[in-house]
Amino acid sequence: MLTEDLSRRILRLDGAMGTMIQSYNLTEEDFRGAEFINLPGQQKGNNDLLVLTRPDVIADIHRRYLAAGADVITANTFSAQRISLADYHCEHLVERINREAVRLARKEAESCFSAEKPRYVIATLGPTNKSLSISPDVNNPAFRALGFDDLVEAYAEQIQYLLDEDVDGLLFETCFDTLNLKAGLVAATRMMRQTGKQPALMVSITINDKAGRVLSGQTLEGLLASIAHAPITSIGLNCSFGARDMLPALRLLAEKAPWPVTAHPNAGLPNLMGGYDQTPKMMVEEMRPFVEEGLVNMIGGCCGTTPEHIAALEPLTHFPPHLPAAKRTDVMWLSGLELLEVRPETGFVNVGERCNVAGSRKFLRLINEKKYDEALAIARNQVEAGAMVIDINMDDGLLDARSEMVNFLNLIASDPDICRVPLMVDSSKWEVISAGLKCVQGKAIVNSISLKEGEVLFLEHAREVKEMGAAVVVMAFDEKGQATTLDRRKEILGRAYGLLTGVVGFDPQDIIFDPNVLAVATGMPEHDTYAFDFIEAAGWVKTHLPGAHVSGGVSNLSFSFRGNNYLREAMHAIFLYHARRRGMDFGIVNPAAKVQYGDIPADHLAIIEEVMLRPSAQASERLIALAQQFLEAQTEQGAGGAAPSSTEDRTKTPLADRLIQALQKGQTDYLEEDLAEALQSSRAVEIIEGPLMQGMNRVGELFCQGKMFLPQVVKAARTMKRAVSILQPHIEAQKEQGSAPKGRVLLATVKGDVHDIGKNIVSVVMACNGFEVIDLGVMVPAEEIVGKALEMKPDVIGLSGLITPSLEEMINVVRQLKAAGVDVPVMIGGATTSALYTAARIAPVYDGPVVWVKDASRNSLVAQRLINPVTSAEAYRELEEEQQILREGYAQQPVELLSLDEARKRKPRLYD
Ligand code: THG
Repeated sequence: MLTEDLSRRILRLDGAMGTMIQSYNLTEEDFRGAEFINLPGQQKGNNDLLVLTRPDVIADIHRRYLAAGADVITANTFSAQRISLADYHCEHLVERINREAVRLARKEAESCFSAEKPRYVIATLGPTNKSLSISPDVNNPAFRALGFDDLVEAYAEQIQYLLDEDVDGLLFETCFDTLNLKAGLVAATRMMRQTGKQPALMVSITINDKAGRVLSGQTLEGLLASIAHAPITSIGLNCSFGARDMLPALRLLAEKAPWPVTAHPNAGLPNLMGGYDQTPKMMVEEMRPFVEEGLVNMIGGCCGTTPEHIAALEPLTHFPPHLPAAKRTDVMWLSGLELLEVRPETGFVNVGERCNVAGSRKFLRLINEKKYDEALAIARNQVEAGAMVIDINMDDGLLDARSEMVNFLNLIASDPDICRVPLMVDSSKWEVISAGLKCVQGKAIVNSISLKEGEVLFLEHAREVKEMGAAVVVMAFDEKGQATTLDRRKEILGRAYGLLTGVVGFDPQDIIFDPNVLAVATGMPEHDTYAFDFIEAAGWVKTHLPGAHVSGGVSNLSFSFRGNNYLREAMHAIFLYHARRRGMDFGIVNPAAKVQYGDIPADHLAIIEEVMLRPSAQASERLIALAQQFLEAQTEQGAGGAAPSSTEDRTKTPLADRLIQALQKGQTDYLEEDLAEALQSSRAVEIIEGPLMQGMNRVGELFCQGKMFLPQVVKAARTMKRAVSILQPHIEAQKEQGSAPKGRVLLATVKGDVHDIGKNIVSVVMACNGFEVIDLGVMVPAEEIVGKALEMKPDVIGLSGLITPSLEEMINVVRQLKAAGVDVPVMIGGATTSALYTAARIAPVYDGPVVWVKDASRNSLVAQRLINPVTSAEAYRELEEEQQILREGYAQQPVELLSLDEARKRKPRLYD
């Protein structure tokens, strides 16, 4: 019903739950009720628990949204899976909370249900507080706080109860990490299959940066590719920066996504106090283009919206609903962070072959020696050389292929220059592929499956590929072995196509057939026709198996000419030229190969082309003779004639610029070299405070302008850390000559908040600047911060928080610090914090200075000024003066009128 209604008219979803709950000013006792008096920790903020302890409040909120005209209301289940509930020691309540949340909403919905105005109950499923794609540990980019299977299990448990209570829809909301979303979709699809229930499967994305990417770095189009396989009912946007900023992304969804589109923005941007100021009228005006342009099928509200906002949306529902784009059947979607759309006219997709332990001695050595940075450089170089996809293969008898695959894919996920492109997960062991797919947020390609072990296993693997939303390479193998003739290739690939499209329901565009590129001119007469047969098979697939693609491992072709790189490259170029003309549209190749078809001299061309197009024993013999000629010429010339090294070009760039660039791009290749050079003329600390900090500042600026996205910033921070570790010994050595340690800093993300990427960067940057950093981690209770402050006697304390409730918790922390007699400077930072809030709310309850710090690059300078005896008195005075101005402005004017810019106009901030 809901699914049908979405295409008939514009439905109204309800508004915020969280900010509505806040308006009831509930206490810790309210959240606990009588039943949960003994639960450890704080329960205030555990919103989902309220369905058990204050059902009257939740029912009231539903009732008010229904009265405002909402067609769809959302059960209060955003964090009701065991991973998020564990933060509140409530994992045992998953069943009760979910059942009760749906029942509460259903009861209210039913009491005003009518045939003319049906009311639907959907359940919201949040992304959890852990990311599957981003490492929470700066020192270990391959680390993950949570595994894919654990998340699938947690969602499945929640969904089981939601389906049992007959929700009309499952809404994956505030999605910021595509891999988390994929896990949710896997869980939902499985549970729907198991129970036979068909709720609307709804997805709502949160865009986190100006560049229109989700937090985990994917573009919206890249994300669409990652989830296009799932039986989704609607896609949309929520939260973000308010309605106005949503418009470009919404247009993109409406144009590209094959589903109805939903939008439920915040009531504008949060103001400096963490509240939302947009009136219903303002919000309606901002959302009007959504309906005027025919972009949406459902509208509602997120943070800060109220029943009044939802009521005000009514006029917008009279516009015609969005008509979803038809799913194009002639394109293939792949993605890394970005979309790769393969259309018939795209031409050719070159897949980089070099990250293969079986195909590169160097890569094998690097993996064996655990030199992962250098192994990553191989991946990066391929992307820079133009690889549109990269193949990863860890199949070596002496390696634990599965754990190496997982580790390397996780490392790649932390490197935005590499994971920009889609990945090809290459292994002959299914368990390696299966584990690999669970690390990739983009739409990957499985390489490969085949009928080698029979139909049952083939179908099982194909189904798993489909469930995970990947494309697949199918090799021309069956129970009888490898296809080496044209007929056998046709027989096997035709059969596989039938099974995939007919039995599994695979989209033909997601199938890539590999008719086996085998070595020619080996001296064995039966190998003579291998190139020709492959090319013929490529043509046959294109005409007989509609939609499917053709690929092959091109370098296999020339195995008999190992060491003869020019000839090998020439053979590959000629082979590709002809195979592409017949329809081969993928190829696993060395992307750095230099020889081009057009550059091959006519006599060589003739000999090689003969082998490809008119194979015969004589043709192969002539090629072998040509190879012999090359070999002799090579030995005469010796190894000389190396290309001019690129180092020469590099050193033309001034050293400081090179360092700044290295940070900005996150490149560590020349870091040691360049830092060694810098150390000849500067002290280590000067290098950090000079070019390195300049680089970090540049990164900060680019991020603010939407020209860099988060994973790139994190990568830059890691490079900074690396640079510092290289300089560390010199810092130690140079300390004796007068530079005392700058001070000790205690850092913590406050209780109730799990975000620490920003805080980690602060930690790195401050450590780099000679501070001793004690990092207490995330979710740190006030008591622990106080205890550590008394024990460690830091010179300065840094409190971090990203979500609105953290603002209040920070007040609590400084109040407790004061009570314990601590008065060292406190630095405040994180997304929802502001100079105004710090001045108006936090600073007044503390005895020492409390300073808001705009971003991670500034903490060191600010801390230094505040704790250095020479500058501290002046710094305190300036800070006090400035905060006084902010407080007066705040007292005079309503919050919504006082922006930081306005405050700045009165007096420029000293601590920016
Ligand atoms: N089909 C599919 N997948 C594949 C292949 C295929 N994956 C692996 C392989 N074949 C394609 N990849 C390579 C990678 C490297 C080489 C060949 C194929 C290669 N390497 C040099 C050599 O062995 O001489 C390595 C030299 C070095 O050590 O650097 O030729 O067919 N679906």
